[in-house]
Amino acid sequence: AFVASQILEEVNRELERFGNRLSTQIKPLGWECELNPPVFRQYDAWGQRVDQIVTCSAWRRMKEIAAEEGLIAEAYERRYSSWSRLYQAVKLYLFSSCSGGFNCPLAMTDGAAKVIESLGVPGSLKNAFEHLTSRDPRKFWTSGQWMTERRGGSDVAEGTETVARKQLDGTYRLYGFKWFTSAADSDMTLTLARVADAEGQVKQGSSGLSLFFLKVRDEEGKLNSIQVQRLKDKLGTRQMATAELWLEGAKAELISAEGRGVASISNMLNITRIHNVIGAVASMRRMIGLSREYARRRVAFGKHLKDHPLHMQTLARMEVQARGAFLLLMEIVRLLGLVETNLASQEDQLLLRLLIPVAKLYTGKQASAVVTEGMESFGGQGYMEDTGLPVIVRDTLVLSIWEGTTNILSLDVLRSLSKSRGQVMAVFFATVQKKLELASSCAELAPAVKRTRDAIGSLAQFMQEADSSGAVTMELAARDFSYSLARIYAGTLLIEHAARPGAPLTDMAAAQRWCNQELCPVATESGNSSYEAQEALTNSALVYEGCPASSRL
Ligand code: UCC
Repeated sequence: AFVASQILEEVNRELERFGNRLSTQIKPLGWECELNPPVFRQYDAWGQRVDQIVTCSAWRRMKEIAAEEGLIAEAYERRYSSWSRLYQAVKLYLFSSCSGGFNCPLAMTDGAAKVIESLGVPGSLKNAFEHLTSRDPRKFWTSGQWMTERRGGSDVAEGTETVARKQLDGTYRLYGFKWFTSAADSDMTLTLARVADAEGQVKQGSSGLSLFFLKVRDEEGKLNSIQVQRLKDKLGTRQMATAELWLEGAKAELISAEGRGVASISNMLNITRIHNVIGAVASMRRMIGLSREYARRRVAFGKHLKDHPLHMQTLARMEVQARGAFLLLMEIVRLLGLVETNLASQEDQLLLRLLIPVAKLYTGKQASAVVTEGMESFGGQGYMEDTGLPVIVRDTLVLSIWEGTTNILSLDVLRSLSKSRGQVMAVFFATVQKKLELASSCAELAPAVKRTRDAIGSLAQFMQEADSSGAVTMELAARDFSYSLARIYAGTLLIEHAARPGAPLTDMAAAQRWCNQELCPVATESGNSSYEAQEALTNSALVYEGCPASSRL
């Protein structure tokens, strides 16, 4: 406890300094990034192909600041042992809304460092690891994550066409087309490809994919046999260059066992998904901060918005959502910190595997709902570009799409169940029961505890029925099931938080309100027979009724 309080003091001081830097220096730079999005320059004045992605000076300054602040380094130096991850996450959470989109390359940089660390930092990647985790702005590298190809962003196993041809020196040359490459100005990347055999044949499917490391440019700054086709014209995250890239023999190093590409890159995905949660919670917090400030200044119908009970009810609902999401984030990074410092039990590891997709899919949706509600709380002004509010909305809407859509992540939740042969659910139940047990002495929280226990009961019953009846199609239940896990777990965390000694009454109100919502939608929908095979047919009939077999959009 002594060490913990010392750490807390030191970290608090550091965060206060960082907070000042954010509001005075970093936030204006973030806005500059928004006003000066990257441009693509394909040819130089003499007609030579240069394929340059020109970023603004503020964007480049963000990269230096990220290094100076150790936004990646902190997690790998581990000077606060298991708490380093949580500390890093808090810094990123504060940075996110001011970062002008630079949180995206940082997510992938963190993911790349994680993959390399998981491989034991092999000699050939030591240099890259040092660059990714450097605090020196002159040394710091960012990484990309080139997964998406033309035939699909979700179905990586079937959609990846890039081929890797082995060279005499043991390196590979990659040939293919990457359709969405975020932060294409990065220094290096991790990417998937199929290794060609001596006859030039490749293996299809997931087991044909391997993971590669490559540097985007050589020492002289020349592209590594890569051509930029164009920059993407996106709804949001316009500060950040997303490109279509042709790999025309890009020199690369195989860094996974052959055929283990997806499993190896999943270390990166799990980190970028956590960053996605950070971004989601930060967006909600930013929008709520703006909405509540506006409510103190704007007068309508004879009084400030803050004095209109209905308006405050809306903002309070947003607040409860953000609080639940924040605790879910903190729980995940706490567990990640334990795993990374070998302090985690097997149960902790299973829980982390389950909670990452659950939190990513749930907070992505929450953030979209909260920020659009927040925009509305400004009335027509919220829709005006020069308020900056539409930027927040646009940049938030991507959170439920990239890094795995809601449905894809719901299927990943099922994957974590089947991979652990159901063990992960035993851990989930035991963990929430234990947390509720500890909180049950607090009388004010009794109704919330009861509702959560009832939900756990319904969830357990649903699982039993799904297992035994055969009538439930788990794929159809996947999304509601994941939502149920998110609501029950976040509710439990809010209860735990409100039960601590000296907790303010508002913490109890937040816990109670969270738990007043439907905590186990999967049980309700199962009761409606929504997951029976017949329902899939009805779904199609509803969607396509009256629609000719092929129609023009
Ligand atoms: O690149 C993108 C944008 C970059 C910008 C990032 C910035 C974020 C910043 C946020 C800041 C605000 S977006 C593209 C991202 N793409 C995806 O997320 C792909 C979505 N698709 C999936 O996740 C699919 O479920 C796949 C690709 C993982 C499915 O692949 P497979 O090969 O069909 O799946 P398998 O066969 O089930 O899994 C292969 C192996 C298995 O291991 P083994 O063989 O040992 O059983 C799985 O257990 O991979 C393992 N595996 C995992 N392990 C699969 N997923 C995971 C996981 N999540 N964790 C651990």
